[in-house]
Amino acid sequence: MRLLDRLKELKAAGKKAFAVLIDPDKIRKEDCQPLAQRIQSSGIDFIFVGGSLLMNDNLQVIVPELKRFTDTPIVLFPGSIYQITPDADGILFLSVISGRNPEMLIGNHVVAAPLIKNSGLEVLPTGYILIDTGRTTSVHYMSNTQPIPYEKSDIAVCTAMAGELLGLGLIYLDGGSGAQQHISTEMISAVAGAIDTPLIVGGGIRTTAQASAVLKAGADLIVIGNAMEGNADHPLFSAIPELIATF
Ligand code: 1GP
Repeated sequence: MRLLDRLKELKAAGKKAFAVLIDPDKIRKEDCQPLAQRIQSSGIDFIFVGGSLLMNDNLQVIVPELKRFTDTPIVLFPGSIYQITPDADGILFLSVISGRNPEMLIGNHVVAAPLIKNSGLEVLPTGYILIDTGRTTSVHYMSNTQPIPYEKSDIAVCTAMAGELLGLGLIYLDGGSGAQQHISTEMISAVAGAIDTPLIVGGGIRTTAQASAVLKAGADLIVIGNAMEGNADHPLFSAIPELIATF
């Protein structure tokens, strides 16, 4: 089944999903086997791979290496047009709709389109909404966009609605990797109540209690990166799937 259809089906059934975010700069080739096996045995739904800025071309090594040890779908979460590899299963085709930088809205997409179209990757058109969670994150700086203020749920709601009306299949509310705090439950619930498309929420989720609050507020898929930092022994690898199973 296509990944987007699977997410829609989960949402329709009131179920939740969990993606582990792997930053290719923070993982070595030899770490991939234990990590992929842990992801597989934990029943994690998706592996997201990407970063705002990559210091090397590890992505091309990491993705096929992870795939050797798990059949968990790998979805590219690209910080730039240089983060595309046909070895993954899908790609979040992100338009930064919270910002007004034309390159992040459509320019990079034009450049990447032929590459992506020929890659065989499943394309998941995604309205990416960056929220200000207290400090300048890498994505804030690198995207050259202004995030939506933390308390302005109404702006986030209208932005998500516009993304949905434009036909984007997913909305991603992101506080940025390593955010000091996750996006407020008020904003998540306001956005979730205003759209029918699956809602992804990430940035600054570090504990099971926080994950639970974000899911209860209306996130359909949560993304955790920093807190687990590719550490296959981290307790969240089992705690979050256990939490997800309670929905
Ligand atoms: C960032 O949503 C992701 O784009 C994950 O954030 O690394 O803070 O978990 P963290």
